[in-house]
Amino acid sequence: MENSFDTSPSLENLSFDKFRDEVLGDYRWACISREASLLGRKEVLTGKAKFGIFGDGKEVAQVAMAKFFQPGDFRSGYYRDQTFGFATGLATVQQFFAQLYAEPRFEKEPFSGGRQMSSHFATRFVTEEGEWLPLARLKNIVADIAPTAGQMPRALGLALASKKFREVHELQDLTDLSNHGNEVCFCTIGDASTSEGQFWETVNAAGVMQVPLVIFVWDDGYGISVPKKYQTTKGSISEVLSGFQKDDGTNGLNIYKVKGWDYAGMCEVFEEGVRIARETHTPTLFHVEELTQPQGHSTSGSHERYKPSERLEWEREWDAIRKMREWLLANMLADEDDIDGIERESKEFVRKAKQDAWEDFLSPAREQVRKSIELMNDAASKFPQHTDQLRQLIKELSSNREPLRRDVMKVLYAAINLLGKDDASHLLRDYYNDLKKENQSLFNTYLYNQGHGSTLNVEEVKLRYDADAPTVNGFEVLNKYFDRLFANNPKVLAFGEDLGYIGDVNQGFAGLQTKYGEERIFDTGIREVTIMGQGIGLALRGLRPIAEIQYVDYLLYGLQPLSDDAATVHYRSVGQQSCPLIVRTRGHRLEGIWHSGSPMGMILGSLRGMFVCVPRNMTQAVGMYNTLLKGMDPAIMIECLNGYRLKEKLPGNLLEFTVPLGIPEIVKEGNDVTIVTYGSTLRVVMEAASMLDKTGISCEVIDVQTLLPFDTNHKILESLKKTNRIVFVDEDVPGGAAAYMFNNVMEEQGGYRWLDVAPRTITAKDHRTAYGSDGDYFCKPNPEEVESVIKEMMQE
Ligand SMILES: Cc1ncc(C[n+]2csc(CCOP(=O)(O)OP(=O)(O)O)c2C)c(N)n1
Ligand SMILES: [Mg+2]
Repeated sequence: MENSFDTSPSLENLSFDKFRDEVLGDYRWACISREASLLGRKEVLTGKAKFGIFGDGKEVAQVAMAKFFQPGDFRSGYYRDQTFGFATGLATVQQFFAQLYAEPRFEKEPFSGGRQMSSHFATRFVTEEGEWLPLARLKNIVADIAPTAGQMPRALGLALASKKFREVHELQDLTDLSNHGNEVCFCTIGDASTSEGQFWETVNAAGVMQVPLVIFVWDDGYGISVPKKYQTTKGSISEVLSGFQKDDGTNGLNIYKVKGWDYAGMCEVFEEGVRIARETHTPTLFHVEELTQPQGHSTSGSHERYKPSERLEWEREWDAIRKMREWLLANMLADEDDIDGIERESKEFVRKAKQDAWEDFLSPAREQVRKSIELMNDAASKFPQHTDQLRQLIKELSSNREPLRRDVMKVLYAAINLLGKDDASHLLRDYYNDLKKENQSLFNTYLYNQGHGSTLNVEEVKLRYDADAPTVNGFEVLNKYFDRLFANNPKVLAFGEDLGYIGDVNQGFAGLQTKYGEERIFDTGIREVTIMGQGIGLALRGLRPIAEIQYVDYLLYGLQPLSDDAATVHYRSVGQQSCPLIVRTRGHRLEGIWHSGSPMGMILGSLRGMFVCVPRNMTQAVGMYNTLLKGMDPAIMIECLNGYRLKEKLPGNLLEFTVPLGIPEIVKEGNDVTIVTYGSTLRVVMEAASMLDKTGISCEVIDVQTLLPFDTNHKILESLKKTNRIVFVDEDVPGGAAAYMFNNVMEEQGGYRWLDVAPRTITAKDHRTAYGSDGDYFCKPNPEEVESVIKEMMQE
């Protein structure tokens, strides 16, 4: 490091000037950021933006933080970090305003393309083609999310990736992704959000695993209106965490307390804490106290309503920018004139950036208005009988001083309706349809990877058996597969409860930890939220984690990071970030409320943005794992809990064959009725089908294989065209996945046109599941029930 106390006078001056410039540069960013917050609030209050949440009061802490953020590092934070964004050069003030206005054009708002609230930043991790950028040489921000503490679980994974890149021998060549694990994950969180379970799970897991996670708690004393005394035991997060403090010879965290208005103090402490985290992978927490919130929580309310006047007075006096100004003067780093100049220039700079963003934001819709009016004027001259009404619409549009795209669409729609199907109005219709397409690409894209990264484009490789293929237990198919997989793909890691040492509760990984090392196949604590977060963070850094939820019922614990984070990251970053996480779990067909395992409706409702695989046996599961590992999308694999001991023939091309997603398989051909099902229920249905065969009723049984995507080529419809009868069977509750399949085939595929009798669903009871085999029979579909429903259909 440069020595700023060099004895040579000229060098001393030089380094002092450099130091002074840097400090004044920081002050400038703080002033710019404050002005952005002040003007941002005004924009909302004057109706130009819907909502605003700003970083005022946290500026000085963040310019200090930004100093130690190096290329390769990651930030996983929340909505208060605009100053950090500006100071690191990862966000411009104009882009900040563009996001405030919900500007949907990516080139103008490169964090979320108008898909997220203000101050939800992101940087690019993957190309449009799904190739990883050299993250080790970039400063990286994971697309922010709004749920409080939602940034924590993934932060753990981002930091864990550094540990893996440092300790896994096979990863040492991946120098584009990591500089031997020297990257730190900076994680920011508000004081009140530390009340969330996500925070505690993350801190504990980081302390156990020793990963370079650096947490900054921005403590402004409030979570919206609720003060700290209702949030945190003893009113101090660092005090309650003191038992986590790392000592000689223990694990744990390094915990520091700093004052959020003390620029010099923060620089010193942050430098030390971040350095230790980087070098030794010791997690670190900075409790940044005495921060303020000059404008209150957000534009939704005013803090005068809940902060006592003494507090408001204190906040004014201890405003960090004010304190930094005093410090600059006291240390003769600048005089009053210098500082006034910086403040003046900052104001002007922000005003211009805001104005430019607003003009930019309006320009496309204005152009659309111009073109629409031109077309409507043209139509008015061609259709004299509609001239008056068209003029009225033109007036409506032209009098709108700040039109949005939707205003244009509404008026065009009205004009088209007015003119009817007359050929002469085709120009208006064409324009309307072009705009509809354009708007769809702005607002309804990137839920899944597109192009090369798309898992849906993975080529099918057919399953092959050797002539002497042995028949083995289902779990052995998986076990042999994972063995080959770990030998061949260094990026794959697997972890979960009981997954490492004993090789998972059903032995899929039995013996593999010894063979491939604890670094790649490992046990975790019982903490589903952060097992998912671990997976998300590792996947975001270019690795291929298989993160296990022991039983699908316990997915509920881990659902939040999947639903809020993994499933939305590609969408909310406008395709800039991909999270190819595989969640492995098992379910269906065990007994009791908590191990009966088919909450499929819950999964389908909450995980749009992930794929949902429901293989009927372990061979199909292997084919799906192969497919997923070739794509860039997150997915969940629900293996059949009662399938691990069933016999299967061992495939000859274990590592190569793929099962394409969204393609059902006809497991049994038949002519009278189509039965659509998946997973363990398939065996129930097959038993019913053979009972029905004996009575002369021929069933076509279809295994959908994946619920998301669902039957992309409408194979089920083809079957229905032949049988004209259909029943959907699963063991979710009524209205769950069976209803989802029903809806897809009837509405999406237009199946209702091919029905001879009413379509049915057979599901578990609208109830909770009994414990014990006897009760199970009365709770879930059984072969006799399937048979009798189908007999009834045949008689209808
Ligand atoms: C899971 C969840 N619950 C509630 C909210 C609504 N909410 C947004 S911010 C906030 C308060 C957060 O306070 P704190 O963590 O101290 O951060 P600050 O805003 O004070 O910086 C709440 C309750 C949310 N976004 N997510
Ligand atoms: Mg707070």
